[in-house]
Parts: sequence; structure tokens; C-alpha cells
Amino acid sequence: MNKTDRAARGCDNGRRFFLKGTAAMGTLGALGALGSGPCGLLRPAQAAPLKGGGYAGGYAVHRQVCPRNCYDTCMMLSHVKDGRVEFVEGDPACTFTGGGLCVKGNSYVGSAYSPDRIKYPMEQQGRGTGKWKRLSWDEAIDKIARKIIECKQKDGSLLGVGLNRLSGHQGVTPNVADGMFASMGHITRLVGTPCWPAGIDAQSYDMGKMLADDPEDMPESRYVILWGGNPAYCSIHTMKYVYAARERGAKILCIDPVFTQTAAKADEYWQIRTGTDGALALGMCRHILDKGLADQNWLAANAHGYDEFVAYLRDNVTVEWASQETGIPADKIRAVAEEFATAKPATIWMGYGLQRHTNGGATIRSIDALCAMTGNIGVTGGGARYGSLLNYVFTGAHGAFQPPAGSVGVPATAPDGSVKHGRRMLNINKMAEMLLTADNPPVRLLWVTGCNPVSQIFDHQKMLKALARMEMTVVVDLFFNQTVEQADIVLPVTTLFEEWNANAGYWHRWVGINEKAIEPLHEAKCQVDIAKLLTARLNQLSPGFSTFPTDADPRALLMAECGQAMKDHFGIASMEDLLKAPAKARKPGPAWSDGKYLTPSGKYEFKSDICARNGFNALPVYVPGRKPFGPLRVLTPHAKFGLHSQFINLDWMEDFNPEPIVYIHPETAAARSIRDGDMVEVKARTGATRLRARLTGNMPRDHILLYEAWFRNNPYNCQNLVDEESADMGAWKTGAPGVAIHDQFADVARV
Ligand SMILES: Nc1nc2c(c(=O)[nH]1)N[C@H]1C(S)=C(S)[C@@H](COP(=O)(O)OP(=O)(O)OC[C@H]3O[C@@H](n4cnc5c(=O)[nH]c(N)nc54)[C@H](O)[C@@H]3O)O[C@H]1N2
Ligand SMILES: Nc1nc2c(c(=O)[nH]1)N[C@H]1C(S)=C(S)[C@@H](COP(=O)(O)OP(=O)(O)OC[C@H]3O[C@@H](n4cnc5c(=O)[nH]c(N)nc54)[C@H](O)[C@@H]3O)O[C@H]1N2
Ligand SMILES: [Mo]
Repeated sequence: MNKTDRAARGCDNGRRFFLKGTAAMGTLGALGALGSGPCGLLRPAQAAPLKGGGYAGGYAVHRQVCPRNCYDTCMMLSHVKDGRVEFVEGDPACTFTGGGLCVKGNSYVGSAYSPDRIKYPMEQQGRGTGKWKRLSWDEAIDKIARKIIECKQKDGSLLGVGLNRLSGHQGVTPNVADGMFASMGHITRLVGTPCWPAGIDAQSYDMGKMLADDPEDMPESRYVILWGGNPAYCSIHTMKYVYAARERGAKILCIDPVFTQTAAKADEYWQIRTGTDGALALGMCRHILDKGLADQNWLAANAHGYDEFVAYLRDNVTVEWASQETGIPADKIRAVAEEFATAKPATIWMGYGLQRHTNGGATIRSIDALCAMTGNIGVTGGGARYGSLLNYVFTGAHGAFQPPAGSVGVPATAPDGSVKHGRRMLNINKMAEMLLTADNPPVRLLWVTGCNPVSQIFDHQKMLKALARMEMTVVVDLFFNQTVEQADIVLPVTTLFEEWNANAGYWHRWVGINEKAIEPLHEAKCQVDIAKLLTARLNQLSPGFSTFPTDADPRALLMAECGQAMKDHFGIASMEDLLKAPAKARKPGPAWSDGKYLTPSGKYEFKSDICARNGFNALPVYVPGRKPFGPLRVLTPHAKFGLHSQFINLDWMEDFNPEPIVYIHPETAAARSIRDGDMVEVKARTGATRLRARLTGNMPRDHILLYEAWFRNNPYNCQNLVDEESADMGAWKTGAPGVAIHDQFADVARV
């Protein structure tokens, strides 16, 4: 954003804020590149730690928990002086976070005080014009309330009101958006998630639920396969457990089409042909079967349908076939299958990138089967690790956003006794198509909160058309992102320092509270206060319109979220206990160690009738991937210095990551006369995007890679290259199938 833009958006005269002790900035790049903790703390020199906790120099210390969608869900401490957050650090009371934060976490102070924040409610004079007019809160809320009432009058229902939420703001408090609308009646909700749904369904078919072993147990593993994930970027705190396993003798194998930073840390790397991982897992299973290395004791106690799986392997799978499909030499497949089966315990960590394919769910089931037949489920140091819903004892799992009864501000029933949670559900992963075609009534008013669909959801050109169809779009956010550009009204929301929240890991087993450490900056409001304002105005204009409690206190609402299940799970007496320290789930040992699976048979289901009933094969069979429709496969995975569309927009994060880059293999580039540093255009069926080329042998010849991101000074949007094709699984548990993000094809040319 240049200076003039900033003025138009009310962002002028902002104070640029640097972390104190910025000498550390120089080393941050290197720390990030190491991709592992300990990350080093950014402590101002004058803030010497005191023995009893806290720092000299009059800092008030508050507990925070990172609300971003990330494996690591870091527990943090903020240090406040004179009403201003001066610095943050990892909370040493959480063994997982271990006192260290990533570069993004350390940038939170700069983010909260960024001059680019949305400071007050504003209205755009024509979508996409960037001409913003300041409104008072009362004016903005009045316009929105009148539109909601108009929808109800026109349609006789609230289905013309659409709620779009995803994962930009995680934890308990963000559920208030659902509560606010559920208190009015039945609206339209975009449901599902682009993140991990195919794998959730796959693990639910196999074991009844998605539960992962404690990552802090990983040092017990004798063999670790990092499969289709990039934790050196995406879960830096887990990397220390991977390294600990290696120090104790474990071998680390990384399987990814791209030679990532994670691959660079492994003992062995396999550059697999993208989307063929199911064949590799099944080939390994076949070899283990032939060698008599399957764990018969484990199978006798835990397996359902194993004989049918064996018959499938014998009839359909050979190591040579797996080698041909995947590009991995047969002798390597044999060697690693034997090492893995005999290492005991051995574990596989399946990344989310792995299942963003038309056959993604089938792939996860095949890899689960490899873990199961080698007896590596339910044992410490083993585990088919993917993600965990274990900690979702107080929030709706992200992606399964039915507001749980009693969720913040959601009355379980309306005063007349009717349950108000019913609604029209639209697939979030086809949001553009859904908004274009929804009828009777169309979505007239779209409320966007905690997500940036124009950057993060698919088929960019179609998305722009769909949003043009809205009669009013309201975005609740921190920054003027690409979705805000298409909005009519923006409402400024608080950062983590300015609000109450609690959040638990979907990977590790910790929960933490997020204290309000400072008063809201500018005219920002927390989501509870926004809900109260809107409710009050609706009820003034139309008495009894909403049952949301207009006297709700954000802190009290949060504290009330700690029910018996949460108390038992975390071993706490109340939410207030978390003010003393974050808590770790009490559940001992690895997932499924009790041998009681939540499947119909109560066993690990190699053969799942539910899976068959839902339209797939009952067995974990190989399903070939999507057919290529262009010369180069496009990967758009997750960036090191950004989290989706967040952080990269911060002016001083631009030092690390100044502009979008497309990574190309040198031979592929040479064939197109592209040199390192050239500007190029990547063109797909759905659209095109321009950016700078970087040549690297880390890429397969027939792939290009561009990180998903939002740059504030650049129109770059990778969703021009990603269509809305679904992944196979996901609809069962999350309401919509996943997306084939990595089954995309395009070509690239110099411009
Ligand atoms: N091409 C491609 N697309 C992808 C992916 C990919 O790999 N490739 N990954 C997918 C995945 S895994 C995911 S999870 C999604 C993520 O998609 P989103 O959840 O949309 O992503 P974010 O950019 O994290 O968050 C969106 C917005 O939340 C805002 N926000 C932050 N804090 C708050 C708050 O306190 N209140 C409110 N109201 N807003 C806040 C941020 O400013 C940001 O604009 O993207 C998906 N899209
Ligand atoms: N720094 C950072 N951390 C993050 C995030 C972020 O945006 N930035 N996002 C968070 C979120 S919401 C998520 S979902 C996770 C994502 O965490 P990950 O799953 O680790 O990350 P991705 O970048 O989505 O994909 C990881 C890898 O999958 C590979 N891949 C793609 N297709 C295939 C395939 O067919 N086979 C194999 N073997 N590999 C394949 C890609 O090459 C990529 O290296 O990270 C979380 N943490
Ligand atoms: Mo995600």
C-alpha cells in the first residue's frame, strides 16, 4: 500500500513499530531457515527476567494463545508497559511451545500496531475503487441491520443472509459469529474446509475418528516417515521432536514431489510422482505381506477385514507396479518396507498437502493400512499421525462448524423452544459456484469474518463474479485484504491482545487462555461486542428479532465455556485455572492404545462398510489421480513467512518475502527461454497470474510451485490457477468434500 492508498483507507500517520532488540531481526532469517526450535527469544535488554516470573522494568505479563490455523497453536506471553504491548515470547510453561516462537509469532506486536490496520468502520464508494468513507459504528450497524431485516421481509426467511467463516481466527470466541446469526434464525452457511477433510473422513472410516498421537512422544520412534507435509515450514516446533528421534537412532524419510526444507533435514528423500502415494503405500504393504513381516499379534487383537485387504493386495498390487506408478525404484521400496516393518515402533506423519487431491482420502487410507499392518497404531512412538480432534471438547472443530449448544452466545433453543441451528449449507470449497447459483432466495447479504476467501478460495475469476452478485458484503477483519476490496462495509476487529479467547491444539494436546492485555486499538471491537451492537439495533428496529444476549460480557462468556468435559479432559477446575498456566490433556499414551476403535466393528477397519455406503471402496484401494490437462502441474502450498494470507502483508515482513515467486526447474525454464529473475505469466484454464521466476533443481521438471499468499502491493492471486475440483472424501465429517488443490495444470511464459 503506498502512502496515498493508506490515506484513503484511514491508515495515514500510523506509527511503524519494531520489536525491541531488533538486532535479532538479522538472525530471524537464519532461525527460520533452521526450521526448528529453540527459536531464541526476543527480549529487550532492559527486561531482565525476574526469579518469580515477569520482567524487571514494570512489565505486566499476560497469557496469550496464537489464534492462527497452525499445527503448533503456540502458548505465548505478552509484555505490556504503559498500556502498550512491547514484546511477546513463547510461554515456557508449555513444553511443546517450549519458550520459542516462529517469525510470524514474533511479529504479532508489529501486526497489532501496524499502520495498515482497519481502524474504524468504513464504507466503500463502489467495490474495488479503494475509495473508503469513514462511518460511525452506529451508522455501519444500522445499514447492516436494515439489510438483514429487508432480507427477511423480501424472502420470508433469513436464507438470503450468508455467513462465511473459515480459519483466520481460531478458538472459542470466534464461534460468536455463528451464535449471533443462530440467534436470529436459519441463515445460509458456507460449510466444510479446504484444509484437511479428505483425511478426516479417511481416518474416521479406518478408526472411527481422527486422533493423532502426542507429538511430544515422537522421540520414542525408531523410524519416522514425513509424508506429504512440510513441517520445517508449517510446524517448526514439532521438528525438535523429529530431531530428537533421530538423535536416538531413528531414521527419517521424507516423501514429497518437491525437495523441501523438510526433505533437506531428512536422512533419505524420495521424489515421488505427485498423487501416486497410495500406490507406494500399497506396494510396501504387499512386500511386508510377502516377507511375513505383518504384525500378527496386533492384527489378531485389532483388525477387521484384514483378510479381504490381503486378497486385494495379492490380486492387484506388486512392488514393480508401485515402482512404475510412483517413480520410486523397486529395490528402495522393498528396503524401506522391511526397515519400517521391523523398526518398532515406527511412525508416519501424513501432511495435509498429501490429501489435496482427487484421490486424497484413498491415499490416507492406504498409508493408515501400512501403519496398521505393521502394528504401529496404539503404541508409544508409533502412530498414523495426521491431525487430532482430541482437544475439541469446547469448540466446534474447524470445518465442522455447527455451533455446539452452549457455544459462546448461542442459546441452545429460542425462547419459544425451537432449535435455531438449522440452515442452508453451501460447500465452502465451491464458494464461487455456490454464490453464483444459490437461488430462492439468492444470497443477498454476505458476512465474512475470520477468512479471506478472495485470496484463499478457488477459481479467482469466478469468485469475483460471484461476489459482484451480492447486494451487500460486510467484512470483519484486521487488514484491507483482497476480500475487503470487494466489500461494501468493513468493520475493524480486535487482535489477540485486545480480546478474550481460548484455543487448543489440533495437533498437540495443550489448551491455553488468551487474556485481554490492552484496550482495543482505534475503534476496533471484539466479535462479542459487534454481535451485541448488531443485536441491539435489530431488536430496536424489529422487536424480538434476535435472542443473542445484549448484556453479554466477553470474559464471562468465555469462562462459561468450560464444561465438565473440558474440566475432565484438561484436569482443570475452571477456565480461570488457565490464567495460571496452559494445560495439557490428561489422556495418557498414544491414540487407540485401549484398542477400542470408534468404528461399527469396534476394530481397526481395513474394510469399512460406511466407506462403501458413502460411495467409495470398502478397502483402501489405489485410485489413480486426476488426469493432467496442461503441461505443468501447479503446486500452491504454504509459505514459511506467511500463514495463508496473513503476515506477508506486514511492511517489515516484506524484508523476508518482498514479492511472489514461481519456482521452475532449470530445464523447464530453458525450454521456454526463461532465466532466473525474469517476470513470467502462469496461465491456466481458469486464469493467469504474473510474478518473478526463480530456477531451482528442487522442483520436478513438470511442476511449478507458487506459495499461497497475499501481498499488499501486488495483485498476485494463486487462485487464478486453482479450479474448484473436489477431493474424494470429506463430506461425511465436515459437510463438504475437500479440494484437489494440487491437481492443477498450467503453462508458464516470459512476459
Ligand atoms: N491455493 C491454495 N489455496 C489454499 C490452500 C493452499 O494450500 N493452496 N490452503 C487452504 C487451507 S489449508 C486453509 S486452512 C485456508 C485458509 O483460509 P483462511 O482461513 O481464509 O486464511 P487466513 O489467511 O489465515 O485468514 C483469513 C483472514 O482472517 C483475518 N483475521 C485474523 N484475525 C482475525 C480476527 O481476530 N477476527 C477476524 N474477524 N478476522 C481475523 C485475517 O486478517 C485474514 O484476512 O486456505 C486454503 N486455501
Ligand atoms: N508457516 C506456515 N505454517 C502453517 C501454515 C502456513 O500457511 N504457513 N498453514 C497451516 C495450515 S492451515 C495447514 S493446513 C498446515 C499445512 O501443512 P502441510 O501439509 O505440511 O503443508 P502444505 O504446504 O499444505 O503441503 C505440504 C507438502 O505437500 C506436498 N504434496 C503435495 N501433493 C503431494 C503428493 O501428491 N504427494 C506427496 N507426497 N506430497 C505432496 C507439497 O509439495 C508440500 O511440500 O500448516 C499449518 N502451518
Ligand atoms: Mo489448513
